[in-house]
Parts: sequence; C-alpha cells; structure tokens
Amino acid sequence: MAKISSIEGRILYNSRGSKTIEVDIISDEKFLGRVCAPSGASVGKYEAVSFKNGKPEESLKILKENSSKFIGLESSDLETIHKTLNELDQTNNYSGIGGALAFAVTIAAVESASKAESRPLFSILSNEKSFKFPFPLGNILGGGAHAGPGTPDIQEILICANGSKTIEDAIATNLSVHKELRKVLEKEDPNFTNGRGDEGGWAPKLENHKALELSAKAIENLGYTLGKEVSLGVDFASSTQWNEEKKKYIYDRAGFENSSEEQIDFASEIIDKYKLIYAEDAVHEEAFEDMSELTAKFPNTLITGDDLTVTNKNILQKAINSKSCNAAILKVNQAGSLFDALEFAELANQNHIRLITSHRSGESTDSQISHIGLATKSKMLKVGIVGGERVAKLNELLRLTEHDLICGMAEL
Ligand code: 2PG
Ligand code: MG
Repeated sequence: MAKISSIEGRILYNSRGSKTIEVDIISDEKFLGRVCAPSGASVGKYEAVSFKNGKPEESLKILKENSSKFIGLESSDLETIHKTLNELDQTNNYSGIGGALAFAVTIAAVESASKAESRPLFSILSNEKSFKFPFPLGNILGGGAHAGPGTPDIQEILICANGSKTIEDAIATNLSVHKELRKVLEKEDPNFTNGRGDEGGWAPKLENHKALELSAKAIENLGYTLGKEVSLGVDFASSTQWNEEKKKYIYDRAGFENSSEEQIDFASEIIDKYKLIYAEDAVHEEAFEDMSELTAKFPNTLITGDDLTVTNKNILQKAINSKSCNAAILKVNQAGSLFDALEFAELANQNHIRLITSHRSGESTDSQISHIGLATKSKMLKVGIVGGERVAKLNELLRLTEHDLICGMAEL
C-alpha cells in the first residue's frame, strides 16, 4: 500500500472568487492527489465550520505545522487520516482546523491512493462489484441566495431527465432544456440579459410561480411530457426565508409571508402543480415535523433534506426516526471529512433514504464528487449544467462510461 510522502497546501479561489484551500498529497513520491475545497452560500446552521476563525490562512497554517503527522500513513487508510485530523481538531464541528481542510486532506489522500493502485477513485471507495450512474440533477434557474434582487425567492429550479436510459442522454437532455429555457425567457422579456446565478442557472426577474411555469414550458417545447421523461425539482432552501423571531417565512421578493402551515401548503401546491420529482428543504432546517408531513403526503417525490440533515449522521438518525425525509443531500464539506460523509451514506442506504451527492454554489473545477456519487450509490448527482466548474463533474461521468464496472442508470 502506498504511503504519504508529502502533504502541502495553498490558498486558491473558488468559482465565486472567494479564498479557499487546496491540498496536494503525494504517495510514494509520485502519486499526486489534489483537491480544492468548495463552499456554500446557503449554509446550514449545523454544518461543519469551513475554516478556523473563518480564515483559510489559519487552516493552512495548521496543515503546515502538522504535516509530519500525515507522512508515512497509508493514503488509502481513510480512517487513520480522519482520526489524525480529529486529534488536531478537538471539536465536534471542525471549528478547530476547518472542515475545508478535512475535506481536502481526506479526498486528496484517496485520490493519491487511487493513482498508486491504478484504480478509479469510485472503486477505491466501495467494495461493490458493479455501479450505476446517478441521474444528473441540474440547475436551470436560480434565485434566493444564489442570485440578485428581482429573481425568485426560491433558490433553485432543477431538472432531471428521469426517462433517460444512458448517462450521455441524461446530460444532453439537461443541456438542451437549459438552452431552450433561455429562448423562453428571451421571449417573455426582451430585456432579459442572459444573466446567470452562482450555479449557472438563468437568473431572470421573475416571481416564483412564473419561473416554474416557464421552466415547465421549456421542457414541453422540446416535446417531453412534464414529469414523464423529464421532471422538475426545486431546492426551496427555506431556511433563507425563515424568520425565527416572527416564526414566519418571509418571501420579500414576491411580497408575502407564510406561517408554518401556509409554507406546507405553498410547497405542496408547487409539488403537485409542477409534478416535482424532487423537493429539497421545503421547510426550514429545524422543522422536522413539517418535513414529516410532506414526506407522508408525497411518497413519489424525493422529499429531500439538505440544511435539514447537513450530511451529519446523528441528525440523519433523528430525521429517520421522525420520517422527515425519504432522500438526503450528501455534501462532503457539510460533514467535514470524507470518512464522516461515507458513514452518513451508509446510514442513509441502510434506511432506504435515497442519496443525492451535491456540489456547492462556490465550487472548484475538481470532479471527485462524481466518483463519490457512484461509490455511495447516489440516485442523483446535483452538479449544475453549465459553467466550467459544473461541466467538469458531468464530463467526468462521460469519461467513466469507458469503465465496464458501471452499467446503466440508478433506479430512482
Ligand atoms: C444547496 C447548495 C447547492 P449552497 O443549497 O443545495 O446547490 O447551495 O452551496 O449555496 O449551500
Ligand atoms: Mg440545498
């Protein structure tokens, strides 16, 4: 087994132009694993803290001062690397070293191991003999924390080509709907600037329902039946609207407020009307009971926790106990280390919680999450549709079609 011979880090920028950390791990003096940490804009209250004292430089300093603790460890020994990071951290939310450091070190280590063993990363992370492609879930229209005033309050309108039989077709279909939506938006508003949000979805001046209607129209213009071959999804990211003092969801762009009950009705109406295959964080991050209501009401929709479950296995257990979701987002940097995220995935899979491995709105051009999606048996891979940092993940899926260990699409 290859051993870590060097570990170094540097400060780089993510796709939003914010500073982040990149880590290089070399095993046996020649196998390089290189990973740059992403970061979110709509961050869950209970996510791992990204950087020590909010400063990438402070996390990097910790790596530099402690690099010797990693030298000589087997790069495939994720558990020991995880433990070494946790000994340095001494907290339960990675505020001691920064979750971004745990993210980059653990993934760089296994990437280096995969090169040393001449095996693809996904097969290093799983003992399965065969794998299935997750369906790409792509952002076609952005609002909320990912786009400016005038855009919808809801954060993301997503599409999934759930009728596709191949990953090539699923990716091509998402791209064609994204392109068609631009035409629909230009027709609706001749002054539409073609502006896009943080994840590459169009960012038009539209109210929530109008944005959903036009997204459905783009799908139908291409000859698809909404909810059949191609479906819509929504990340409500409702914690952005939730006002804890008023105990209300404030939709200030559309100009209304929802009580908790009204929010369930608001989300239900959207799920029904647009035949959503996927509904993420339809209520705020601590509303476990309201999520249970939606999960019971919509068994055929992936009622998904993101800020609700924050890739934290203890919180997921709580959601399982209260039947608060039937699907969950997996974002490694919410958890901190890849080891934490794989434990979360195991718990989800044991309990029939469907996984969606996801990017962050501030991304790098890395593509390891495509492998993590495969290895965790994710049903979907939420990585956007256009923009270099988004396409990088889709292109990696296309490269992986050359691999005979992967056959067919996941069952949704
Ligand atoms: C989300 C993500 C990714 P962010 O809310 O699901 O789409 O956004 O990275 O800003 O949390
Ligand atoms: Mg989300």
